[in-house]
Amino acid sequence: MSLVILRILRLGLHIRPIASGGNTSSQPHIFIAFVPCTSHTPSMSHGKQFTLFNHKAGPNGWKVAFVLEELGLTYESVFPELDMKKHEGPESLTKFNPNGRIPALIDHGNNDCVIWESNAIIQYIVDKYDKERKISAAPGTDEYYTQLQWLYFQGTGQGPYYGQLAWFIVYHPEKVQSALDRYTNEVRRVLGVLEGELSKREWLVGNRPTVVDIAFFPWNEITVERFLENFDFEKEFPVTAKWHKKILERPAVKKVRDERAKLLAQK
Ligand SMILES: N[C@@H](CCC(=O)N[C@@H](CS)C(=O)NCC(=O)O)C(=O)O
Repeated sequence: MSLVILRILRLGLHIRPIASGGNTSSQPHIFIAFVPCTSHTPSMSHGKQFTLFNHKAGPNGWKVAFVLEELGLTYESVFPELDMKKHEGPESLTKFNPNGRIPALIDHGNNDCVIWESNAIIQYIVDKYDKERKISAAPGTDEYYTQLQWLYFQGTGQGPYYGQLAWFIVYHPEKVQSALDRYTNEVRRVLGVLEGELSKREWLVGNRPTVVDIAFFPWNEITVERFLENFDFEKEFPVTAKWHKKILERPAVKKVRDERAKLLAQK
């Protein structure tokens, strides 16, 4: 069994495989994605704690960037080429996420642990690195499960429906009115759920902003700005629009959005 530092040429990253599993060939072999994260052996070339696989325009990677920035954690972003129509990530990405999607995160401060699925990543980051509970609930508390509940809802009840609306507007070869109607109605329904809850409390979990509020932000932003026709956010969902604006004004969120705007302008 050999432990070696591999140069991932395409990404310009140094990744240390956890174990070679007895493979003696000279071919690179990486088992990182399935290895539990236990020890601290930083091995990054860019000198930052994390590598984040992101996409300039898509919403899911940015919520992870917001959370890293909120906690003052250092990260380098990598933007693999994604073919949104084929849903097949490039080899450089599927090595880390078998599902071939962004985001995926490598924690160089924790044995080059790799984690994917945006909300699992967020949960990982705050469980490990938000010890002061700046933007998250403490594991095991009742609030923690409320946090999980909302993160699951965001990942299953907001993201996919908003994503389907985006698909039928941007990528689908034909205009399918029934699909557009269905997903527009779903987006409005989800905004209605948020409106109802935020009418009872200022933030979704506890009495302060948490990763949950941040997790809902990117899809709301993209959808409200681009995909809903004849839509007046403030008028139709006033409480949610106010909450959305408060998230937007957070310094960490602003900083990351500015970086994203610069990247998008480079196209
Ligand atoms: N449930 C996943 C969704 C990830 C996802 O769909 N990411 C998009 C970009 S925002 C992607 O990688 N798309 C590539 C594709 O559809 O092929 C998560 O929350 O991480």
